[in-house]
Amino acid sequence: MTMNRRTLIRCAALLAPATLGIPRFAHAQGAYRAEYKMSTVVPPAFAWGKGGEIFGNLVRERTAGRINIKQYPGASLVQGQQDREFSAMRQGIIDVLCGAPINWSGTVRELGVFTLPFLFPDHKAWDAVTGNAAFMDEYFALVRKAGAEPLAVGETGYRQISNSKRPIVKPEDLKGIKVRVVGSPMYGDIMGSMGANPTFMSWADAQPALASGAVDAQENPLEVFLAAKIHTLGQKYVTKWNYSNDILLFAIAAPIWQSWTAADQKTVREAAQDAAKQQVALVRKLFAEDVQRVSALGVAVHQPSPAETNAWQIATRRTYAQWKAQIHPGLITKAEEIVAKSRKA
Ligand code: X2X
Repeated sequence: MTMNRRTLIRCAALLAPATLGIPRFAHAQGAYRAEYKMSTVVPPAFAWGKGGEIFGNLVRERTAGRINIKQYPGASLVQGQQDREFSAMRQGIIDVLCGAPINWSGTVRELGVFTLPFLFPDHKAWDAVTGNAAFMDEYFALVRKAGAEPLAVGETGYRQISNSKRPIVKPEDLKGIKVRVVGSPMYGDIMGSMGANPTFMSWADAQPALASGAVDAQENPLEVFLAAKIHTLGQKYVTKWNYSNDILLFAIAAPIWQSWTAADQKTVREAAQDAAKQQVALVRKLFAEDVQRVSALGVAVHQPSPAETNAWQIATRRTYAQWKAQIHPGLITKAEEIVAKSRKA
């Protein structure tokens, strides 16, 4: 009797190991782990972190808990050092990436093709490139070569500059401004070429540095400005110059990807695509209302005229050319062609 019951329990465990929370058994392609670690720089209160949360939830639901992706915001798996995310993924510390290649430029520079200044004049141009299958196949091949399986791309959001000193309308206005930039040397060069003093800093360090006045300025999508309440850190002036809009890459460390069955791989890929779609919709909604919301906080928002945007573009032209050459000239030329076509369409 007792034996029978025990056997029964064992059978039940075999049939539904994940849902019962009982140690899993080896699947065809290897054992599944109890948890897969996903790094995001910001938490779900931000559209970016929300994208990660949606992805994790969809995967959990659609695999009946077999694949449990746990989100670690604040890049906490790498002690807040977001520029270490990609190498930590390669070392097996991070299993799932939901991040901006901006942060990985020290490890995989070639993934930074979307970050060049003023490459995408508007969302239509951004959509044309990220929706171009041939282009994305080539980009995804770079991700694969770097050690991760790419699943989908969301949108980090157009990055806008804010500062505590004065309205920034033309390149000269940046002279002498101490600006915090992410750990991408290209952003340092962009700021430096306009006479600003760039300082590289993690997101965790940026907020205290703004609060203490160690730096005068920062650049981030306005949804980040709003969610992090950057206006409370003395940032009184914003220029919505739309200078750089990175993707948000959803990807899985290659050894983890290979440990899943083909059916689960398909489910996870579709979940990432659905999450990315929702994340982009959220970023766009927030983008559409950000000027009004930031202005309502008493922050002066400047929206450049086409002539002013042109002046920014001229000021960053040399940096653009230098970094195009270093990142991936072939692929960036293709992006430029797709953008040019989207202008005429
Ligand atoms: O650190 C930043 O500025 C952030 C949150 O935008 C990135 O991770 C690139």
